[in-house]
Amino acid sequence: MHPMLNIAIRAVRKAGNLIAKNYENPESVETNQKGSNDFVTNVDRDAERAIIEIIRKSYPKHTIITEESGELLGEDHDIQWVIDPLDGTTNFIKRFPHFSVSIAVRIKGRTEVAVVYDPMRNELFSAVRGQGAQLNGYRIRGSNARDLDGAVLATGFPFKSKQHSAAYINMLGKLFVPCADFRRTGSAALDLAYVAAGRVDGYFEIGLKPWDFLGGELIAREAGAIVSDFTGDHGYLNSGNIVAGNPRVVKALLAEIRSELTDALKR
Ligand code: 2AM
Ligand code: CA
Ligand code: CA
Ligand code: CA
Repeated sequence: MHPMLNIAIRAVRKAGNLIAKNYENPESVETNQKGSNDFVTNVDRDAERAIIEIIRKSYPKHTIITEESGELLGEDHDIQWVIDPLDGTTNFIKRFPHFSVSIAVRIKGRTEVAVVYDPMRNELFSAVRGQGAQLNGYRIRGSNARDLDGAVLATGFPFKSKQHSAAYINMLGKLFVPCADFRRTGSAALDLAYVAAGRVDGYFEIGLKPWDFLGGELIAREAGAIVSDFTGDHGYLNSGNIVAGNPRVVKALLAEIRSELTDALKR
């Protein structure tokens, strides 16, 4: 096994177990507000600390980028571990059992190893670049839908960037006509993992951060999906405006929303 995948798996399992234990003991969870509709708990921070400790033990020189601690520059800038210790904090707080731990390892800006772990279902999604995607060790492939007819799309509402609300609702309205249905479950990392597993036919969301999508992105790609911004380009690495699915679904999705894109969403 790829040595970094081994460490990444150890780290997400440690963090996931910690999250699951606290889910059983809600009195041990303390919530703080970071911004409007934006919460963090002691469990996010504890999970993050546990992950950093495991990585540091094996790779003391690597750079680590996390949601709650920001960038911890190591001597080696070329290798970055990009971490979301708890993706779906709002679900965790509400005791809606759907959240994950995400780790992507990037070497010179290219993701080589990715892990997304759902501790409530004990589902471990993983990928090594060029070697396919797996769920609990079994190979997974994305949906082979031919277009949006009968498709189920995952999405996330732009809860923070309210300036995109109108454009987003217009896109939903357009897609609602050909699609069968939508799923909005609150963990971007799992949405991308579910694209990889063919549990949804496609996915789109506005304004993600690198730790939300870098892990799921490689897993989806290695399962045969493509990932792009809302114009079919690579702008999502900066904007976080992301579309994923097999090439036919992404093409049909982009064609459907094209007329609703504002300039800000063309990045
Ligand atoms: P988080 O739980 O790590 O903060 C994209 O939808 C990401 O935004 C999610 O994966 C989740 O990441 C966060 N998110 C989603 N809905 C949210 C909400 N209502 N409030 C705060 N964060 C949310
Ligand atoms: Ca958060
Ligand atoms: Ca997140
Ligand atoms: Ca998080």
